[in-house]
Amino acid sequence: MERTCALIGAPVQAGASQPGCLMGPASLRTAGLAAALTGLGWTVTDLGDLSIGDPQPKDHSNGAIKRLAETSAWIETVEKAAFDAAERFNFPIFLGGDHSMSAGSVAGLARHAAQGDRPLFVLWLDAHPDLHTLQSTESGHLHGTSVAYFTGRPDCEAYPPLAVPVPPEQVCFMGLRSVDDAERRRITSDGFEAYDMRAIDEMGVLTPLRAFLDRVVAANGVLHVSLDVDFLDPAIAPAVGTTVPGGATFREAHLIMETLHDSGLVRSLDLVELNPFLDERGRTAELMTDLAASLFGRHIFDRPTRSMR
Ligand code: Z70
Ligand code: MN
Ligand code: MN
Ligand code: MN
Repeated sequence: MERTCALIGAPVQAGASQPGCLMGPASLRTAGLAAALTGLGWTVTDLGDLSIGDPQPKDHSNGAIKRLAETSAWIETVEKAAFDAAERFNFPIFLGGDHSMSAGSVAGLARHAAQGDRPLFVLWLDAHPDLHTLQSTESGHLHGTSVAYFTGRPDCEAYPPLAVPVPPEQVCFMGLRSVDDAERRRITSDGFEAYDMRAIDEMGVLTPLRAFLDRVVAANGVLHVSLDVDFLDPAIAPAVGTTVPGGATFREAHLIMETLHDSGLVRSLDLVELNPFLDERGRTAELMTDLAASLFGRHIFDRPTRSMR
């Protein structure tokens, strides 16, 4: 099996509550992401950072919305880059940037997977479900709208047209502990698979993760992983604008990545919401890099690995 990986920087911060995510891609590169993956036998191509022009401001009936034109332009740019990277490489990694970036990465990857007649599944590792529409967001921070967009919910029409929506049944949330009312209603009514931190406390991470992976296998799907820094406990990952106490531990996060590696199902990854301005001596950037390395096969002892499907 060929093992080619692309790094694609998306220094977007228009969707976040405070500036700093702009520096995310640079911080992940500084932490040695490319070298870590090269050391695991992957051929890594760094495609550099994407950019947008200077979009004309866009109005919206929801006056709370902040920086719609820029976020829309980023979604469109990242969508195209994701489709192209999935054509050319076995495994694209998207370096955020705030989580609005993933509206574009997932949309582009879903379009690519559909071309090969494979359904795209998404594992959303986050304290938040990011399920607001452009109508329901009260904060107006558009990083809270990515999942609503790529699942094709109404009230996201001000964003670029969506080619291939990901059905909610193909999305699994893990790590939830900050969910707004409109989001909670959608999770229960629309068929998302969702595990909050209480579920992880009760079951651990492996039981829910394996249940989801079994569904991906049964559907002959391919899997995208979207890792928001705030999935992790703030004590180990302080570099994020929206810290929420009670997140995943160091070992829970690595065990998820190790298990995902062994599944052979993952074809793409977002590393998002890293705000290096809030980091402590690079520790969050290093942790995100180490988690990516676990997903790419870093391990102590060999274990039976399922082949890439
Ligand atoms: C909240 C809002 C959010 C990420 C914070 C938080 C959204 N639901 N998303 N961090 N990635 O503002 O809509
Ligand atoms: Mn998020
Ligand atoms: Mn979050
Ligand atoms: Mn916010």
